[in-house]
Amino acid sequence: NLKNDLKYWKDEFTRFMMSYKFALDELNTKIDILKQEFQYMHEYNPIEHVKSRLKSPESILKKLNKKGLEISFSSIKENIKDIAGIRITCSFLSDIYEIAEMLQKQQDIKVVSVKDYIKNPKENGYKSLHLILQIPVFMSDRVEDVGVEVQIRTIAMDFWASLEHKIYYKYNGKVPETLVNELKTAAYTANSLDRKMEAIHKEMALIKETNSNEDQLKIDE
Ligand code: 0O2
Repeated sequence: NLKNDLKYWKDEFTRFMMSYKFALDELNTKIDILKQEFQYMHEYNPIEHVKSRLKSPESILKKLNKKGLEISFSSIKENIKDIAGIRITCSFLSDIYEIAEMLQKQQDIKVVSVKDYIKNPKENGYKSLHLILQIPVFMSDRVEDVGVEVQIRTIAMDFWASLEHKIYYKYNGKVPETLVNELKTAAYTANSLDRKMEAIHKEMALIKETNSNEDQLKIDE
């Protein structure tokens, strides 16, 4: 009967979503380990913040509908790659690639796809590095490879993306031309800031290295 059917689907859906939550938990732990190790090795923290989220059932259905796909677990699993999402915000441009590399190298992680919107920004100015990773989740009776979308960006890229996101939704996707152009200029400014900050960061590292070499020379003498 309908009541039993509903209970069955609710239980199945909860179980389905749980695997994504566990995958997020695992990846969050991995990122936290990298963050602590990086802090120890390089004496600075490359990760400003990490935010993770599970897509709501409403958003999943909306996306399926938008793509004209059938509603089934296999269709969701195959076509919606950002049910589990993690956003890592870094201090500097070079940190993005270093963190991405460290994650992609891990033996239990499978890289499904890489989209580099930093090297190839979107038409509107959007920049970010997107990775779709698959991670095995060990449950009581099975092991499941679960996909997680990881977005890695700088603070400036994140600042831009969150404003653009708000504007996009406010205008229901039909953003007025003037705002589109202003956003493009802002993306350009954000990019200049990222480059400037990266240059200062590199200069500081160089000064630090020179100082420590000079200190070593004094000790040797
Ligand atoms: P939300 O609200 O963040 O969840 P997909 O649409 O995921 O099936 P696609 O288009 O290849 O496939 O994905 P892509 O390009 O990798 O982008 C997916 C996510 O990146 C988006 O998720 C956004 O979070 C972010 N993103 C991509 N383009 C833009 C952009 O122009 N501006 C901003 N602010 N964010 C962007 P959702 O589900 O679209 O949105």
